[in-house]
Amino acid sequence: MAYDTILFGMEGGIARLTLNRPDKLNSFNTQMHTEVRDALGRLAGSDARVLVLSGAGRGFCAGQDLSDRAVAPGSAGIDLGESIDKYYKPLVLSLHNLPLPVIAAVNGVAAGAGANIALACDIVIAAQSATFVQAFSKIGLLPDSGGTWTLPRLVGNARALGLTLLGNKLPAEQAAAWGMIWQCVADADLGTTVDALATTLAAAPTRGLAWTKAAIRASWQHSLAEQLDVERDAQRKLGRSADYAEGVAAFIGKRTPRFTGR
Ligand code: T3D
Repeated sequence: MAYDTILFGMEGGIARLTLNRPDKLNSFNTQMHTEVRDALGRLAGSDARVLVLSGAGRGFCAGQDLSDRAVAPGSAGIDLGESIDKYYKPLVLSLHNLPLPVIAAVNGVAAGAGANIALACDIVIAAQSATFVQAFSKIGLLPDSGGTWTLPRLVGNARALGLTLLGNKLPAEQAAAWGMIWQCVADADLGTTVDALATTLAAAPTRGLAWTKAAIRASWQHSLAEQLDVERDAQRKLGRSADYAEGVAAFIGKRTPRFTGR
């Protein structure tokens, strides 16, 4: 599939997906959803060992393209549930479930579903000028794309409620101070910081990282005893991986490991 609304490429184990509708602050229309889904589908069985998600231009993503959502006064409105079932829910679940680390490089404003898609990624790094906006309350909706699930877990109920009920812009620096994102960096440093991190992760033991993210995400639904079983089962599989053998051999040999992601 040729892409018009995203940029996508893979090199050196790093897959890069850039939302590319800058005049609309990279808001999602149906075509962009279709292209993003296609690109994410290409990761399975590829050489990619890390995914970097970013936006073109001055924004990261402004959520749903509202120019597709005009409602005639007095009409029955729009069944937004259909759009969520068809597009936003699968997108968020696929980011959660990808068996490799996903970095959100938040280059500018992340609003509505755009904010929550960023927060669905495993490591979020934002430029200092970026903001996170739970814009839903301004248009009569509730946060979707996992916002009501993710936010209280990241920042606690008080901040989740303040952010979502008010819909104000949260500066990246504050988001980092609250532990909502991993890191806030100077605008000029975003590219190099993300590249360095992506390079590190692309050389890491991918299976171990995949199980780590899956286990941490699953932990919210588990008791301690259940989670200890999750860890045991994953460790059993990882103990048989080539990267574990290599990691131990490198440690004993006092050399740098050469992980292959297998
Ligand atoms: O519908 C479903 O399928 C259900 C799922 C819903 C998920 C959702 O995401 S609902 C929430 C949708 N998003 C929003 O409500 C955010 C709307 N945008 C804004 O609030 C602001 O644009 C921002 C806070 C993101 C940025 O503000 P600012 O002042 O930096 O930029 P701006 O001037 O408002 O926007 C720049 C341009 O982008 C502008 O176009 P123009 O006037 O230059 O031609 C603006 O209309 C356009 N734009 C921004 N966001 C959207 C958009 N166009 C379409 N849809 C957008 N969401």
